[in-house]
Amino acid sequence: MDKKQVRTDFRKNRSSRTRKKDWIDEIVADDDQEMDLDISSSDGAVDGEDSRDSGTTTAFSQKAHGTDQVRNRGIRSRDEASRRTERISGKGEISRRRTVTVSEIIEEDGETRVVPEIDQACTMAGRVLSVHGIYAYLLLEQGVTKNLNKPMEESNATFANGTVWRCTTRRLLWTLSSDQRHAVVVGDRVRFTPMATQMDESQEPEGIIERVEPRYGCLARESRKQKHIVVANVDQVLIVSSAASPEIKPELIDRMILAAEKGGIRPIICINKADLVEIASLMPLVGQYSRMGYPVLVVSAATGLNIGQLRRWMAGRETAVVGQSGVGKSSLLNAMDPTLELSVGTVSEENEKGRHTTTASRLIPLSLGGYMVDTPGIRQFQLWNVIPEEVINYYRDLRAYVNLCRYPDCTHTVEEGCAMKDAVADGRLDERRYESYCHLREDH
Ligand SMILES: Nc1nc2c(ncn2[C@@H]2O[C@H](COP(=O)(O)OP(=O)(O)OP(=O)(O)O)[C@@H](O)[C@H]2O)c(=O)[nH]1
Ligand SMILES: [Mg+2]
Ligand SMILES: [Zn+2]
Repeated sequence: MDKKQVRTDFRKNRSSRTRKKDWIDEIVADDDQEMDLDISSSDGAVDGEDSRDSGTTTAFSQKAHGTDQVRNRGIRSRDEASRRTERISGKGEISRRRTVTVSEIIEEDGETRVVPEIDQACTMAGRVLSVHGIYAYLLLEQGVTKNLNKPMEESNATFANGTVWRCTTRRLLWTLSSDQRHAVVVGDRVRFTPMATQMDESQEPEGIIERVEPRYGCLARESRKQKHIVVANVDQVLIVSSAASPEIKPELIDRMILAAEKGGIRPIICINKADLVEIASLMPLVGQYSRMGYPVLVVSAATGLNIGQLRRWMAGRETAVVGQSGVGKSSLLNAMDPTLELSVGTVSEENEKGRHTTTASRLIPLSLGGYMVDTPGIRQFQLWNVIPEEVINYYRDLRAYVNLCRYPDCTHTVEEGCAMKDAVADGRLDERRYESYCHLREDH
């Protein structure tokens, strides 16, 4: 494989403490990354104060197998560390840059990401189920199946026996990540090093994530001015809304369609709680989305209406389930697979808002093959990295009028004589969709 080197900004340390011992461990731990560290200052640039991965002996550099090697490793490593310290010292100035040997520099969702090279033999492949603080919980990738043809019992058994690993993340990955909050996200495929020792048999086995594989199918949004990847590596997004309680918000559906398509994911529209209304009243909206070619399903978790169909659409695929709080995302997952027993909350009677019962995204292997990701309800879905000019591309019905418009730079919002506006005025285009476009263009 072609080895590339990349200079990367060393993220400012998260602590002012200097701990010489841990700093050596840090280098040792990162040894196999072939890093070139400029660490002439001991101000903490490579301070091991990082509970994410410091101070724990791992099987990381255990090239040959055998516990002795692991036990002796500390001594060998420290020798190596002092040798390395000599080699890399002596710039006299604080430098926060280092060189990392990488196997890939990838373009992901409009951003460049560095995927470090790691030793495949010493690591295992995992899939991130959930992330809580510094920990990512993952399943061995081999331990899961998405094979539709397997009998249900067999897939179930695979899941039931799948051990969940609790992993921290190699500090290097936080350094390389464009968004420090999300070096690892739900749905990520990772390679991790299992820990050499386990303190307590009853605890989950532990490891350290060394590399996040290139992501496809990312659903991202903006949260506190930062990119928040809700989930990675899914095929489809089930955009759930409810016919009533809370009432349906088509503009939120439009927004989520945009986010899904921008992330390369197929949107599916699902209207739940059909038991609360006359189904005929939903048909205009259903018709509108189906005419644009989106799969639409009216369901009820309460009565089981169309749950079988939904299950078929989910089987063998990887689906993120998104929507406002209280629309019944977790209820739908439970209806599809009653063994899940996900918590379900009530919806407030005064303001029809859900109670944010699901608080963190969770990847759930399904007994029918595939995965579902239950996500927490969102109040607003702020789009990430969308420029006004591209919004129209995600409005399938409206964009047909772009070429008919006489103005090459038309925004199709205020221009007199705009072909799109004319089409809305004489009823060829739907007014609600057009207004939704204007809103999203202004405020995304
Ligand atoms: N009538 C009716 N109520 C439903 C249906 N599906 C869910 N509910 C109710 O809606 C409420 C919210 O359901 P949840 O499944 O917790 O909703 P959620 O989308 O997961 O909400 P968050 O986890 O807060 O994002 C619960 O009281 C459910 O019983 C349905 O099809 N019909
Ligand atoms: Mg929920
Ligand atoms: Zn126009």
